[in-house]
Amino acid sequence: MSLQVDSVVKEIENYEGNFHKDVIEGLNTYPKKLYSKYFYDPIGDRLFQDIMQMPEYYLTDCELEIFSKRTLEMAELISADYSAFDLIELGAGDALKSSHLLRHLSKSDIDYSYMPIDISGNILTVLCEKLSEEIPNLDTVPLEGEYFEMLNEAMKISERRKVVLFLGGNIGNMDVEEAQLFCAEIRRRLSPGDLFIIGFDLKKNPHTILSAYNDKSGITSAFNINLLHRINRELGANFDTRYFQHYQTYDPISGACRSFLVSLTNQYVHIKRDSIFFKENELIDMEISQKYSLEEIQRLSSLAGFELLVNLNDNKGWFVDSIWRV
Ligand code: AVI
Repeated sequence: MSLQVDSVVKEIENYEGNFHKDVIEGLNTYPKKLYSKYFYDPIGDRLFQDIMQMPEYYLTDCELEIFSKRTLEMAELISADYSAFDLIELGAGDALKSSHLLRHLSKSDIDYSYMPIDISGNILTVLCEKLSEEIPNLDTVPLEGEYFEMLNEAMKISERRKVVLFLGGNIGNMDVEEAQLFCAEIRRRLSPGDLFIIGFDLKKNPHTILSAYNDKSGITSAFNINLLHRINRELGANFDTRYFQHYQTYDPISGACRSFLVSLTNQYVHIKRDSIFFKENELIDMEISQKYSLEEIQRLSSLAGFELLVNLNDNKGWFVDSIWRV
C-alpha cells in the first residue's frame, strides 16, 4: 500500500473507531447522547439539503441575502489595507454563500487565495471544478480534513494575512461553552490583523425558531432518525426506528434549541457486543442549535480575544455575519 493510501485508510479506520466509541459512550451516559456531527452520511447530506429548501428553515436564505447584498461592505473590510491574504473557509461545502464574496474580490486586483476546508474530499473536488468554471482566475487550495488540523496546514502553506470564514450558523451546533473554546482555539492560531467571520442565528420570535426545527413535513425528524439507521448500517446495530420519536424544544431565555429522540417503549438495542436499555419515554439528546443575542455575540468575541468590527444582518434582522479582528 502506498504511504498516501495507507494514511487515508488509517484516517477512515480512525473515524469509524471514533464513531463506534462515541456512540457506545454516549448511549451509556445519562442523559443518553449522540453527536450531531455524525448526522452527515450521504443520506444525512441529502436530508440537510432538503431542510435548507424548507420554507420554515430561514437560516440559509438570510445568510445568502447578507452575502449577496452586503458583499461590498464585507469586501471593503477584508481588503482594507490592500495586503495579500488567504481566505480560509471552515466546512466550505458548496460555497454557495461565500462564492458571492469570491466573485467580488476576484474582480478587484487584490491578491488572495481561497482555501476551502472540508472533511469530504468528494465535496472539495466538486467545489474546485465549479469554481474553476465560475471564477477561472481564482487560486484555490483545497484542504481535506478536520478544521484545526487543516488550519495548521494553511498556516504552513503561507505566511500571508488570514481571513477565516465559519458560516451557516454552524457555531450554533456547539453549546455556549464549547463555542467559547472553539473561538479561543481559532484565535490562538491567528495573528494581529487577521479576521474571523462567523454566521450566527439570532434570538427571535420563538415560534419562528421552533417551526424551523419542527417542520410538519417531518424532514428534521427523518434527519435525526437517520443517525439511528446509520448506526444500524455502519455499526451493525438493531435500532427499530418505529419506536423512536423526534421531539424538539426551544428555550427563548437561554437560546438553546434542542432536538431529542424519545424511546416509545421499554426496549433493548444491540450494537455488536453491547446491549443498551431504553426506558419508555427516555430521551437521547441529539443536537443543539444555539441562538444568540447581539450582546452575547459581543461577549463571545471579547472572551475569545477578538475585537468585534461589525455585525452584518439580513433585512429581517434574523441572522448576522459578525466580523471579528485579532
Ligand atoms: C448545520 N446546522 C447549522 C443546522 C442547524 O440549523 O443547526 C443543522 C440542522 N439541524 C436541524 N436542522 C438543521
